[in-house]
Amino acid sequence: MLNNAAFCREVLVDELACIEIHHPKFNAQLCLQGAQLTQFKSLKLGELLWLSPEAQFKKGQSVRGGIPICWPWFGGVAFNPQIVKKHIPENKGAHGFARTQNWQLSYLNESAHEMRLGLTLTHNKQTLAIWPFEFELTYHLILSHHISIKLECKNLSTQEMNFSQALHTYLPTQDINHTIIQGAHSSQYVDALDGWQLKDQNGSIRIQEEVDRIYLGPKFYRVINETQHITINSNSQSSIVWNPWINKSQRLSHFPANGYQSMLCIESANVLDDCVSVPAGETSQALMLEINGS
Ligand code: TA6
Repeated sequence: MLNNAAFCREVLVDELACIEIHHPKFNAQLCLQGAQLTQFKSLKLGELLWLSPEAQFKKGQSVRGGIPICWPWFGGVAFNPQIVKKHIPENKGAHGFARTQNWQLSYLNESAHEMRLGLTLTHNKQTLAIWPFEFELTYHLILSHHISIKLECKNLSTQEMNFSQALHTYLPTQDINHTIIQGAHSSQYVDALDGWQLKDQNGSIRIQEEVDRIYLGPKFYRVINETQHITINSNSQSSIVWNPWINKSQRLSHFPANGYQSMLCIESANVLDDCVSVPAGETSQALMLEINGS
């Protein structure tokens, strides 16, 4: 029973069933398709997620913004290690099928302090036609002033499974030209826009052109702009920093031409050498993410 300080309701946003949550500490919207947290506004910290003003809520299409779950592959199929891509048809699009599948709500527990939600996605005829593994994905969210997430996969198959994954988090910023991203100094990254070359990061990351980089190793990111600090803390050993800038913004679906000025993505991931291997019958180490602010 929800206390009168908070309430949840299931709403239809265009074609998609969503859960709308109003809590003393935050307001949020989560789409059952893709288990996608599309909106989150902390009463203490402000908006912690960016949702495209042109976002569409259509069946079978990922919503542009919030936290899409990229699974069982991140990026284009060809980008992935052989052990991952050998089971995926080459003609499949980027970022896997989890973000367009209908997930099941398994629990929703509310307290004055927080809201805890659990969602699951299990293999089905559609997924087995794309990827020949039986699985149960479980997604746990703890929402309060901030966002805590855990994604884990149980391998229900009789063979080892290998996948890549990312929590493709879209973050708001007041002005990308006055945004600094701390946390990657002296680490290395693979530049997806320059022949996948390995490069060194010196100092903070500033976005002054299209950026699509896979940073290697654990990171604690702090995104600083004139009105807000947002922190991204994860146990992942790889992460992607992306901003489409001017030209790609014109090509992206459901993305306004000037959208690049007010968003960036920092994606907690397990990709490249950090992709995940799960023996038959076992459960993966959870991918954890905390989005906070100050
Ligand atoms: O994570 C960065 C990226 O791979 C970019 O290259 C861009 O394609 C972005 O994801 C969005 O992909 P989507 O399929 O959601 O349009």
